[in-house]
Amino acid sequence: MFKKSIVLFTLLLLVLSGNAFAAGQQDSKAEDKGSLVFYAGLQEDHAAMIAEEFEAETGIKTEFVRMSSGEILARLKAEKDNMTASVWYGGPVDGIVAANAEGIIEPYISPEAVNIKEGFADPNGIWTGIYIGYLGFVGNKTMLEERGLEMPQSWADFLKPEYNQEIVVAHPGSSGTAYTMLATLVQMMGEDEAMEYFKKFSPQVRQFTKSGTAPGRMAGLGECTVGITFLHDAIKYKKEGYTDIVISAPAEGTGYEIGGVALLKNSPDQDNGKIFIDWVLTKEVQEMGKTVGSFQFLTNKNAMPPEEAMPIKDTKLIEYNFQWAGENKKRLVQRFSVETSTTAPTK
Ligand code: S7P
Repeated sequence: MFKKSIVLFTLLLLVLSGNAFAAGQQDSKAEDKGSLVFYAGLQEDHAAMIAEEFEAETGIKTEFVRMSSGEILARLKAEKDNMTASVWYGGPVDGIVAANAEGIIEPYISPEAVNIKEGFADPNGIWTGIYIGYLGFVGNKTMLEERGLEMPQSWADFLKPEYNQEIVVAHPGSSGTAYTMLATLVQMMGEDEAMEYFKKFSPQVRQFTKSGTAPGRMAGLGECTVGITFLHDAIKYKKEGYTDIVISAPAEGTGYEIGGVALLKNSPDQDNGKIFIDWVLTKEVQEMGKTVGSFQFLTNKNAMPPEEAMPIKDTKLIEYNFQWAGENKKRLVQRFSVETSTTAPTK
């Protein structure tokens, strides 16, 4: 009897532990959704929110590195044969077009692309637009008043002697924002005339920054009188409490960005990359941007643009050619650096 009980007890233990093992296996299968790394060209807080929400929704372990567009491009070129990131998320699409010329982009047309407004996705799936931002000017009201200066209203204003050493702008070698400025003026004036402009403009500049968001933050902090930036970034900093910020848009017209997302060639986790791209193109995810102060216009047909962007909706825009801008990025940045004798800062 005693022996029989021991046998039965052992059998029971075996069954129970077998069930626990099977359940454990199922659990770990359910949990193992793999991982994803994306390189983010948009603001750090926006990228962090997206990584957290995506991981919570899909169970895919998600990490990101925030860099300026020029840095992302340089890093991808260096990592081309040993990729760590699977997606380029955010930043003007000129950078993605330039990356495609280096063989770094894997074409992908998301099923969600049917909801993207016409003209805001590359027909061959090289990039898909997630937002739109207008380039403009930012200033610090108190500093302008102290110096007896008006807020600049045109590109031409920046060449006036009174703005000498009052201007902060990013360098197009590192910054997607500043490359939008360079490609805008080349498209507006012609290349030679634009380079003449930049030769006169460069000595007026007190500091070339690495990122195009810096001039807005510096104007807010009272560290620069005027600067060039995407207007939605200046609006963000003003809303965050830098109330001395003022903005204006160039009378001659200005360029704009389509911020894009793209899949990277030879990258790991391509299936997760596609799930990520499909997800960030949705109306719901595009609308999440404003919760962290990202006030760009949106590309999804059904998404509501943020209220905060309404004051700049009638900004005079040029017909910016993204394909041309991306294909000529390397050459134009080189020429800009030579003509102005400047280089992109590394910090
Ligand atoms: O996320 C805000 C935003 O303005 O950041 C990007 C901007 O170009 C800053 O990047 P850089 O450091 O490369 O200049 C824009 O894409 C985006 O709208």
